[in-house]
Amino acid sequence: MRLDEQTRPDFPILQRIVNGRPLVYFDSGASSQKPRAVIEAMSQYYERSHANVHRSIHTLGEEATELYELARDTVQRFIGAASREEVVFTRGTTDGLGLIAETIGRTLARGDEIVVTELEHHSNLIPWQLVARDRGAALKAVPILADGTVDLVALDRLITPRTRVVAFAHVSNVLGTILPVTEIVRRARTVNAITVVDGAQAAPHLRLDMSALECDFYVFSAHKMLGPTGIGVMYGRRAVLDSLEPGRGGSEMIKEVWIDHAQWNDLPWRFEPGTPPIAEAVGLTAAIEYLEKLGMDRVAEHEHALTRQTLEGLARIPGVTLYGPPPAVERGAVVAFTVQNLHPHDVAALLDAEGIAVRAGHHCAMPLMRRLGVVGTSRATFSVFNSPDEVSLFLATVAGLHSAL
Ligand code: 7TS
Repeated sequence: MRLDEQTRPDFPILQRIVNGRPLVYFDSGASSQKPRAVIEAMSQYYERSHANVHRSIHTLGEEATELYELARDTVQRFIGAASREEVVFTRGTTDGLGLIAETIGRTLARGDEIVVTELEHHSNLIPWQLVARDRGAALKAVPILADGTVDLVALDRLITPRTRVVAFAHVSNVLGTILPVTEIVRRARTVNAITVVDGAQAAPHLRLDMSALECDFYVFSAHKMLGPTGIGVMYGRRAVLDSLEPGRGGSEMIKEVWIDHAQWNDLPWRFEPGTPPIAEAVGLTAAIEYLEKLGMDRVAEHEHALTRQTLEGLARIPGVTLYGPPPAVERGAVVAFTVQNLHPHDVAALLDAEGIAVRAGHHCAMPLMRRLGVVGTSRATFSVFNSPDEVSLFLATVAGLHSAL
């Protein structure tokens, strides 16, 4: 059975009728829909087990703590981290990247250098801009080549003995490009720079293995991978986390406090101030178990086939321009496109009228839009529940848009 045939009954929202048509949801890159298993795990937690974690010596407090820490073990397994202490829960990708930038930022000095790429989501750019401004560091961006890949020759030139951080996306949320993580990490290592990978678009789509990627930090959000909003993961390599002071303070991140100083808690709690997203951790466990049951290789294969069908179909429609690597190259489940003489927002609105949800705009990647010479694009992104029939309907609708002009 095809993956979508197997999974569709698990997603209650797919019963929705939108503008008189059955919903076609091609916006999982912004936020995916949730299977019943996730929704029920969270409501069951609230109905049976809710209390605060790591502090209450009563049955519910202990149950909630166990469920929260079980989520950490689940994530550790899912991403192939060497130890559970390397898995820190955040509020999402943006929160994780901000936390890393603030924390590393304190160790930077005037003249240090931070290297990002031209295709970054603003969440992996703005925190580094703020740090660079505050610390007198220089911020440099690796250019993107015409085929949507990063210019590794330029990367070699931009990495210098002053480079302290190299921060980049694993998968572009616009181009779908899969960046060569180990290659970039290897180059950053030659100057002992810390590597930070934004995995927001990769975690829902690819099998992850931290021990193979060898980066220092890897961050992602649960809500793009069938899980709830409000929780994300910051993986940090043990040796690096050990060497860093906490970025933010309060609650369970300390062992002992005096008025003028404090002793930090052990990893990973040292980086988790405040009451954490507990129900969301329970939901994330359910989402990961759901994905694991499907098998990430099968998920990647299914989404790759949909992406390829979309790219090949759009390429045949006159007036459509595609962005990113060609269909034969493996890429994320993302297809950005423009239709001649139509604003990307109008394309999205016209598709919405047919019940098809795509995103349009700059996708929080304005420097990349400038590089591509567009104000924005329309963008279809896929998940486990999308079908080849939905893609066919989408292609016919896009073809109709252009011929109607
Ligand atoms: N990094 C990348 C590569 C992303 O795609 C996104 C969200 C983020 C960071 C931020 O994630 P958050 O969970 O903290 O919001 N990207 C998109 C998108 O492409 N459309 O809407 C959100």
